[in-house]
Amino acid sequence: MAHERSKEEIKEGILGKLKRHFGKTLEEATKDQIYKSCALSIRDVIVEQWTDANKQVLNQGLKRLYYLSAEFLMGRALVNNMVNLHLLKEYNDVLCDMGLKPDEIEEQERDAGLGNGGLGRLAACFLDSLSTLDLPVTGCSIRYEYGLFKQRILDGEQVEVNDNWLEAGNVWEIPRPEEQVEVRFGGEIEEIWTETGLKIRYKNSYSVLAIPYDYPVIGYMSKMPATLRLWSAKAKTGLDMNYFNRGDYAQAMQERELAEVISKVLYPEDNHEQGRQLRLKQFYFFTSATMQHIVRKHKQNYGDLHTLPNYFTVQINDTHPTLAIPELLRILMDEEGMGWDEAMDIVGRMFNYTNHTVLVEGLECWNEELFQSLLPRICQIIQVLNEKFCDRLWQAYPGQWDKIGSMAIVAYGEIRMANLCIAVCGKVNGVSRLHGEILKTRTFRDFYTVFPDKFLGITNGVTHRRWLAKANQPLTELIADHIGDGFLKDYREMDRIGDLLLKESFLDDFMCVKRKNKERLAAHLKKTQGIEIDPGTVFDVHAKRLHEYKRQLLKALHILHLYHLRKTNPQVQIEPATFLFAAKASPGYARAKNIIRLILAVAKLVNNDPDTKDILRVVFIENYSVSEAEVLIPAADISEQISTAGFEASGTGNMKFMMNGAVTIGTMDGANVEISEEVGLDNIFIFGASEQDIEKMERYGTYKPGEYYEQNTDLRYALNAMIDGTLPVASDRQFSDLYHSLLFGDMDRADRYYLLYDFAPYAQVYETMMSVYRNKDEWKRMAAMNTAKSGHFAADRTIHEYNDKIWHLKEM
Ligand code: 26W
Repeated sequence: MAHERSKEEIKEGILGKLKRHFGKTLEEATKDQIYKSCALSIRDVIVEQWTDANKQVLNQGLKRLYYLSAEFLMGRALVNNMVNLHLLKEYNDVLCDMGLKPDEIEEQERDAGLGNGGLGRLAACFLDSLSTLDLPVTGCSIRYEYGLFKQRILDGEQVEVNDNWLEAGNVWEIPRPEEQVEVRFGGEIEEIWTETGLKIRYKNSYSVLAIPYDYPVIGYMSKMPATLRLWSAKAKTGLDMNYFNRGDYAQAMQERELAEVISKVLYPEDNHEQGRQLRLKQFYFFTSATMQHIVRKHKQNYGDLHTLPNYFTVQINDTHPTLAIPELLRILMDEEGMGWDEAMDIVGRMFNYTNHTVLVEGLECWNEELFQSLLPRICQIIQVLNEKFCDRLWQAYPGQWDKIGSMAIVAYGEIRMANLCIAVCGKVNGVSRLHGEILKTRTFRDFYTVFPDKFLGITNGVTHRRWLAKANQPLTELIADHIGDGFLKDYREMDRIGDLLLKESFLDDFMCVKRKNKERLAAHLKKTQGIEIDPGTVFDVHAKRLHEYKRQLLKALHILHLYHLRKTNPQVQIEPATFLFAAKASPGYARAKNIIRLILAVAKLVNNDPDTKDILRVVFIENYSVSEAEVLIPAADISEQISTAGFEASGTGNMKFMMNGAVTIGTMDGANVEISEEVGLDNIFIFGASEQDIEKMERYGTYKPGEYYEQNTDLRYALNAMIDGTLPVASDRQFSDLYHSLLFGDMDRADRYYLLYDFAPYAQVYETMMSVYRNKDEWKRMAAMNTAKSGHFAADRTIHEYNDKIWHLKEM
């Protein structure tokens, strides 16, 4: 819906908020107060619609999606909301008329960094698309007081600083204390048979209050704003006056802290599970609160719980929210008096599960004892689920104990969340075509044999409102000048960009926009990190979480190779390049942190050597986050998507880069496979081992990285440079761990991620790519082709698929 608002109205809106909310005039107000006044004036528009839309959903009896996710990586909201309300230009004009700089106002807002990486950002993109398509959704998660840590680079390494993002208040959220619920932990269970059946009583358990905070999230020209509901933990009793009266203040405070620590901080772990008790508490906390809320709401509106599946469908975003399943069983049986079969019939029709990782480290398992002591009743329910599931498996695999043991929900003292999800959920999906296939043929092969209809792949997508219209306004305007802005609502219209590729003038304008974005990034880096980069060089970007399988290390080795090439042959032609890295490492992942040290050491080496400093520049961008990505991605010429084939479930950065006209150099992994199909093999640079190649080497144990070291002198140089004193670091031993992991390995596994195998093909394809880059006519067509073919990776397409195959929601 368009929001016709005159500039006068907008101005009055802002000034009115300043006056009534802060008691300030424009002249007296701080930038923060001006930001908040803008935000509040925008919020008014959204909230009004939101309230109406939610009433209509109830009146029309529409089904609502509950998207459960431990992470929502929302970033900033202000400008995105202006874009989606079609009010960006008006607000910018008004702010300029008031003598303000719109950028400075935008920068007052703190990123909502409630996520680690791809999984959390996908959840955020989905809310935008669901709302844009007018489908009713509530996203549920935890209101972490501290989001993902802020990263600083100090003395050549990553330093973590906590992200107290709520410090200055949050204007978007609306607390709903009247909808609080209680979540119970610990204690012992007593089963009591009464006239009305079995009653469960708890001894010595304790509970914590869950207070919901709601955020309206509005999509593009939408009638149906989404709700993001974040639960915050609060001690039940406030301060226990008994302790106070006895003068035991410390004890009183301590109990409070213990309850409230649950929603204190987001775990900074990505694709690596550590099985900590507090994490389990967090997951039960928000899933229990959400299920209680759903049941309460349904009873209020419709009374009969048997119709629950007609009004709610629940998507489990990776296994973190799995406990929603046994929790709903518990509520229906223990609190609503249903029998097992009756409850199971309802629950069995409500849940679906998305898997986001094939790494074994990423598949969640909980120690049974820990689980039992923290959630005794949920543990009991899971045991029953397990027994029934094993019976079912026995029919499919009679006598095959090993197989049943590996598929069971509970076995060998562990509770396996993925297996629970597969047992109960209607659909289980992967996040790209390749990943969907890998789930069927490898990760969950035995399950697929028994339940072939459960499994599917739905390729991820990203919202082109944030990643194009918000992040890259010049490109959006250029496209809109030619095909109108209908593509922002209907992604299929992006195909029409294809017709423009025949127009030289369009291609030239396209490259002018790219140049502008490179200049914007250069200015940004100068301001934030004091680093100078040259927009005249090719911008080659590797930006994502730091993980060995994503192979930042391969890129670093390649830069060492280019360095060596130039040092030994000053005549050699190397395209002047700026290599930009951006990545956070989990603080507990020592090797990842060391890879950052290596990148910084390589930067120091090549940026300061007079022989290379004018043609090779290596930059590490601090604190990669949604807001940094919005500046970085539109400036990229080259998108590095070089994970070991078979390891990256999908990738979504790859999609954001192509959408913004960067050309991909990558492996046939995740969604890269589909990107290559969309743009055609002439418009992407693919290299390296395929997933089948890797699978074969894994199966037969034939990979011998040492042989590549022996045979390839370039590779040998790059590897040796890590340990022979070439790098400017205090200790020669600094990188011996990395060196050893590649050549000799941890235990018997050397080079688990096949860097040495893929090194030569990478270097070769990189050279080919640079020769194409030098041909400006060829390159501009290739770059624009990538934007033209990115419609398939719009999150709206993804949501259509989920809705057709899984949710079956009706638009409002
Ligand atoms: C600590 C345990 C843990 C395990 C897995 C934390 C977080 C995860 C996530 C599932 C990791 C993740 O973000 N996966 C990414 O999901 C994206 C969205 O589907 C994909 O595009 C990425 O390929 C995948 O790595």
